[in-house]
Amino acid sequence: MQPLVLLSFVGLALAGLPYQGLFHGRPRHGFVDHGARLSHQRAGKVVSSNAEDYPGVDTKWFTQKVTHFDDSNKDTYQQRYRYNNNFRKGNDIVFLLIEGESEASLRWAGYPKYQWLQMAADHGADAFQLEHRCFGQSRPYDDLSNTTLEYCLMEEALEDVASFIQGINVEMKYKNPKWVTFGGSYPGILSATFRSIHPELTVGAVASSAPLTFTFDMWEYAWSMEETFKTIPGCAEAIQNSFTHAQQMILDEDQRDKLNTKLKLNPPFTKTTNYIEFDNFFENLFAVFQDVVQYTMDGRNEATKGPEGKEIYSLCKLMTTNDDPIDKLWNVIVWSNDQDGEAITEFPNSYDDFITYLRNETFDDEADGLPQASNRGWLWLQCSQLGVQQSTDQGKNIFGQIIPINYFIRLCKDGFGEDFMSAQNQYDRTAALRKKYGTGNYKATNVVLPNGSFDPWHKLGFYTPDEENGVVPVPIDGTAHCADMYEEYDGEPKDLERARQIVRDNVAKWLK
Ligand SMILES: *[C@@H]1O[C@H](CO)[C@@H](O)[C@H](O)[C@H]1NC(C)=O
Ligand SMILES: *[C@@H]1O[C@H](CO)[C@@H](O)[C@H](O)[C@H]1NC(C)=O
Ligand SMILES: CC(=O)N[C@H]1CO[C@H](CO)[C@@H](O)[C@@H]1O
Repeated sequence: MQPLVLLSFVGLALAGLPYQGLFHGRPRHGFVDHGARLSHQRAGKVVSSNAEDYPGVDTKWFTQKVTHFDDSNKDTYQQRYRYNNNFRKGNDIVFLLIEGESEASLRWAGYPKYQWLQMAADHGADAFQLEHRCFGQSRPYDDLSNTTLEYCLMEEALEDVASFIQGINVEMKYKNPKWVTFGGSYPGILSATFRSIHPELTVGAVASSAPLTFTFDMWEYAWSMEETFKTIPGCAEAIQNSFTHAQQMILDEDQRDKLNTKLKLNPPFTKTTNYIEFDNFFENLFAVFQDVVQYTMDGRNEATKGPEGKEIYSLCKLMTTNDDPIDKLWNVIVWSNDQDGEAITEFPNSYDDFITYLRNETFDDEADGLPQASNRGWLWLQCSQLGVQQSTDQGKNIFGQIIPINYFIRLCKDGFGEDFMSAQNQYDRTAALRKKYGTGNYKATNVVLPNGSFDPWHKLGFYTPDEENGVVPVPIDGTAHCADMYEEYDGEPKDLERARQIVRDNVAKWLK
């Protein structure tokens, strides 16, 4: 493993991405699989990714239309899925884990302690995992060029789920199949939305940490981070002080050198540095803090459990020392990477390198290297439909107004083409998708929607219960992104067990 880690570290530095690799809220290897991997574990138990550890889990391919919306295009592609038959009782109960903006990992199809598989065991279900088109090995076309990206939209992914269920119903000869879908984060949106547009194909859906009321400019994310840091004495003030210092030093040309030295910026800021570089720098710095908050105490690996792991309490300990405000930022950067097992010596700081990386249309193999294609694919989903751009546009806040929505609009233009990605077009496409799926006015039956109060994404969750129709929001106190999906652990936040029980009860109710 060691050489591999080293390689990806070097590659990352060249790519101009921040070391810790949180990209617009998307961690390396995806929202849910992040941290379950060896190279991102500080210590403790590793959830295996070796096929021999998952007997009874088969990887298979499903022939899918490249587009479900244009009959003149007859192209097909092979969509990867996995079938876990370890729990099967032949009772026509079928669970489907919908995957999202990353390669679908074997461990999520096979590790029996993940909640969806525990429930599969309880109910004797056939368990399937479906990879999202345009991620991992599920590739409608050979690359992710601007033209083929138009086939990588959420509407297509949802219809993939529909034809998959229909196809498997025939293949498995189910007589009266009862499908339940599961998904966390962006796939949580898919799981909930699928339930509302294709209620005939499933009996219910679990949608964990789903930002179902997605908006183009998601300043609520930073707002939520601020709320979380304010729960720890002195922490929010310390963060505000350090970020304010960094902004002042950038504006004062004579102080930029000091910042360059302290934060080991590569390339360093000069007197002529362009403003986009400053936004980009702050985006990368902010991402270090995002990464810690988003996954704090979720228990997906030893490092996040605390104490003294990669969680907000340890971060705040570093921020509330008497060190120089900029040194503290560097301490957090070093510590955060260290928790991921990646020593760092400098902070990549080139917007141009970042764009070069994002423009690369080649599919790469996420399992071994950088999730380059997944980052491009996720940015595409954001720019072209979902929005959820994590700006600091809410006005006064502890980070300062460091990342304007314009930064993201520019990024989308630079990544996917100036004309197509006009600001108007970006806003319009998100608005159209919201309208199409009734975002904010979500209607469905039999859906459970857990969200964690520490998870900044919870701000865009859906919280209007509809008892009659079985729409059940489940706020969870003191947990992070998708915490309800992982295995239980000693010392976990107290509210988690209650939340899991609500999920289990609802799933059982649908299957009666
Ligand atoms: C694009 O990505 C592929 C796969 O990672 C890599 O082999 C290739 O060198 C990259 N191209 C450029 C121009 O960086
Ligand atoms: C595709 O994106 C690139 C930027 O990566 C842009 O230069 C080019 O104009 C775009 N092509 C089209 C057809 O939009
Ligand atoms: C917007 C909203 O209602 N969010 C809720 C999500 O859940 C937490 C509890 O975990 C509530 O405090 C929030 O109000």
